[in-house]
Amino acid sequence: MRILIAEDDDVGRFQLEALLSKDGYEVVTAADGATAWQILEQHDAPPLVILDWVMPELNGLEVCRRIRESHRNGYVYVIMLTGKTRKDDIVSGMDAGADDYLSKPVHMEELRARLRAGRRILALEEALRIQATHDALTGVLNRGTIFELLQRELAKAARSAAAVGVILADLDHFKQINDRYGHPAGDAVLREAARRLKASMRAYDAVGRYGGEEFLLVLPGCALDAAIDVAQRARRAITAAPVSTGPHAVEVTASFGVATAETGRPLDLEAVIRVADEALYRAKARGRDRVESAHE
Ligand code: GH3
Ligand code: MG
Ligand code: MG
Ligand code: MG
Repeated sequence: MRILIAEDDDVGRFQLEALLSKDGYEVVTAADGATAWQILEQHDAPPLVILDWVMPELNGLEVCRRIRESHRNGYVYVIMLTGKTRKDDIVSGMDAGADDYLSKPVHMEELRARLRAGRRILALEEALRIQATHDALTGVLNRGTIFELLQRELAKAARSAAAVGVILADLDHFKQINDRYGHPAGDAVLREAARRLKASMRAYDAVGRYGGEEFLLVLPGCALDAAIDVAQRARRAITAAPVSTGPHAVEVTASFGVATAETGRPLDLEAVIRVADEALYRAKARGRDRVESAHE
């Protein structure tokens, strides 16, 4: 686990760094509050922070306030480190958003125990965040989250004149699969289809559950031809082998509609989805297990 130690006292900082590194933490350090804040503003900021109270530039209290005001993803668990032991100091530290505090000199076993408590909170927060953003059955992003992500990517693309590929995938004759093999088998097919879709995409692409047996794929930086390639790859991945649902081996195919938001094409979410949906409709009409795009 990554942890930030912000402490202006060199000896104290080195000691903590050595001990926590030995405990297996991936330690990042800052010798003043401004540097700490710079690190915390970054996308991959550590989720655990030990903040000295009295530091040059920005004090720990101010860094803590900024952490709570910023809206980055994921909770940051803050332990204030302080020589102050007056109750009203502790109250103002907690009011600034600290989760816990530790008095100097640091008692290592106490710090370890407080870090364990912090990690429990972070694990809970992470579990809740995943629950709120992912589809419970298939594990891909849920509808709200994939829409938000698409909205963000479209805004980014509009600023940089880049493209965003959008693919709607719909399993073919899925109702028959439910009817023939039962709903639990249908669920297993959905889970495996989602896994295959995901496996056929790049790491920075995203897939979400759009509806019952429909998935929405978002491909940042993908113009139409590249998006069609991805859809073809996904289509082949779905049909590659029957899905084993215990007693049955179920043949699965899917149809794909591809659209892109790029310069000269519609850039708003509703329009892109509509174009992808129309293409999907054509793929169904033309026999299923195929990819159609906004070309025509
Ligand atoms: P088409 O090829 O035209 O898409 O036919 P289809 O049968 O796939 O389409 P239709 O919309 O008629 O049926 C979709 C089915 O998906 C109906 C619904 O019961 C089933 N379904 C939706 N969500 C779930 C789910 O979470 N689990 C299971 N097992 N089935 C689901
Ligand atoms: Mg200090
Ligand atoms: Mg459907
Ligand atoms: Mg279907």
